[in-house]
Amino acid sequence: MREFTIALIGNPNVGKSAIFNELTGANAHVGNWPGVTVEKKEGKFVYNDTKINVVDLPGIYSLTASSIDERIARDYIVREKPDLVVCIVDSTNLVRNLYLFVLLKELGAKTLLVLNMIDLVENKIEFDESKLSESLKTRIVKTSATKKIGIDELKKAIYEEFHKDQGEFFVNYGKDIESSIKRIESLLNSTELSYNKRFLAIKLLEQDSVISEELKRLKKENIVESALLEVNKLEGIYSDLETEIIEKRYALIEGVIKSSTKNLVSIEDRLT
Ligand code: GDP
Ligand code: K
Repeated sequence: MREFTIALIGNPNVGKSAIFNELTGANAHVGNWPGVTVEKKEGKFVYNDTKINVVDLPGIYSLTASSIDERIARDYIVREKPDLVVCIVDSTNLVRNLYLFVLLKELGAKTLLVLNMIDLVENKIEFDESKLSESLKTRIVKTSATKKIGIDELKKAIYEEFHKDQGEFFVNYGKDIESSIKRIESLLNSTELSYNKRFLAIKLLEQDSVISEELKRLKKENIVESALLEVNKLEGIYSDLETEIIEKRYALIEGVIKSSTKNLVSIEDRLT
């Protein structure tokens, strides 16, 4: 039987456990991630002629070096290279939730976006699914894990997505930051780190300690130093480079949502 592996990821409380259970039934194995006491849950299901292993990643908001959960997720995706990363979002909180999705794309993951809790936005938000899918370069499935809606569609989409190519996705950080990214990327061409080069360059601009350490171990201090010079240069332009990078990601997300969703009720009504 053919075999693929998918990873489930999402912010806390998006319904990831509920989706995991719907996908895998009673087939869960619970252990720990190597070297830490963070729970690792694995399961599987069979679709047509294919066995699909499901790895549950910790519920997280970002992919920084400073959080153990975030590093577990990032390291797993980079080192184990799952065939597909299924990013589950809460449909009532898209802007916040899509931030992690954008980071996964920057990391170079092949993705499937699950709009969960769709029952809560019925008659409230209308999605232009093909536009959303086109802008985010991902297949999209709408689900309600608790109402068991969309689970078969999700299984089918996972199965079909293994064989598809997804287009290039990237956040445009503006002329100055993009020039710095290009320069750092060209230095990284000589390294054998398994990360996506653009992701590494961006993380170096964000002064990610794990990436700097890994480069130093590979005797590539020169790249870390060059990246620091780029940071200094950019900090002459932007008072807060880290915030600038984060805001560019949110600006992209807000633009995508604005052009591919419609609020069917006023904001006041949505909050009640
Ligand atoms: P996790 O933290 O991402 O694993 O989220 P859980 O699976 O524990 O779900 C968090 C809460 O959301 C629970 O109370 C679930 O019952 C609820 N929930 C999960 N999926 C849905 C859904 O599609 N619709 C609604 N209305 N609630 C959901
Ligand atoms: K939970």
